[in-house]
Amino acid sequence: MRVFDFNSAIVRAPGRSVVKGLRAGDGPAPTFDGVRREHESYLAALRDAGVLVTRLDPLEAFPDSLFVEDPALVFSEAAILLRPGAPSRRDEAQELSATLAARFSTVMTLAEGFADGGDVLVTPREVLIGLSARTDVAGAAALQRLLASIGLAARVVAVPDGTLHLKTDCSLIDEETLLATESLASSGLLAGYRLLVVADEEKAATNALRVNDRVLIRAGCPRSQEMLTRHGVNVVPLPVSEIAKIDAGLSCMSLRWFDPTMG
Ligand code: CIR
Repeated sequence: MRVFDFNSAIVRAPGRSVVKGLRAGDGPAPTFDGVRREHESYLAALRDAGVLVTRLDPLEAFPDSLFVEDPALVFSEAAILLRPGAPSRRDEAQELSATLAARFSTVMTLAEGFADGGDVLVTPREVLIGLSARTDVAGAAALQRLLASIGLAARVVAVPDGTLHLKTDCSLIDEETLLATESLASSGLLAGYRLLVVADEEKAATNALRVNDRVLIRAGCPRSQEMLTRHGVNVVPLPVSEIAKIDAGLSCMSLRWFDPTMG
């Protein structure tokens, strides 16, 4: 089983409050209809890739709660409830607790510090945990211990300044290849991986998502699309211009895992 083979996923529908989602810049807010359309095409892409998707109801009290990847981590053998670094997102983990308990025999909880799932990249050889404005040293260390308890070795790395999450700047493409921004690629932190570096004007394409036989990437990034196609992967471009207004991309809209008990 490869780390990007998934047959199950959880997503959460956006609420109307999504227009108030956190954003670092002062650009325009997204529209609810725009986000809803992008979320629907994302869901359809996961289903097309052969994933059984559970869609949770919107949570109006949490504008960013459609980004389910940040408050939790899931693996075939266990789930981990995290402690998101943004105060407005802190209680999102609790909102996922019953859903995860119904699907995983082991659900662990991060007890100290802060960590967002967007800072966690799983590769076949290790789990990378990025230190960012959302994930601190205590949270990364606590997460490292939880991962060790299920047999996963984790390495803590610094996320480039001004980058929201580790996975804003890199994604797994295949067993040994990462898509990365120039700044992360030149940092040396990803030494040992084959790196596909995105062109500067297409930086937003870096948050891609490998699912089974395909890679979902942001639409409107022809150079990145061509680079990935040349690399030999099936590329599925998806619109994300609305969710990008609240600093989000493709990986953060689902929790994905392989459930070995599914027929
Ligand atoms: C936030 O700032 O938390 C949300 N507006 C966007 C979160 C995106 N999450 C991710 O890339 N993992």
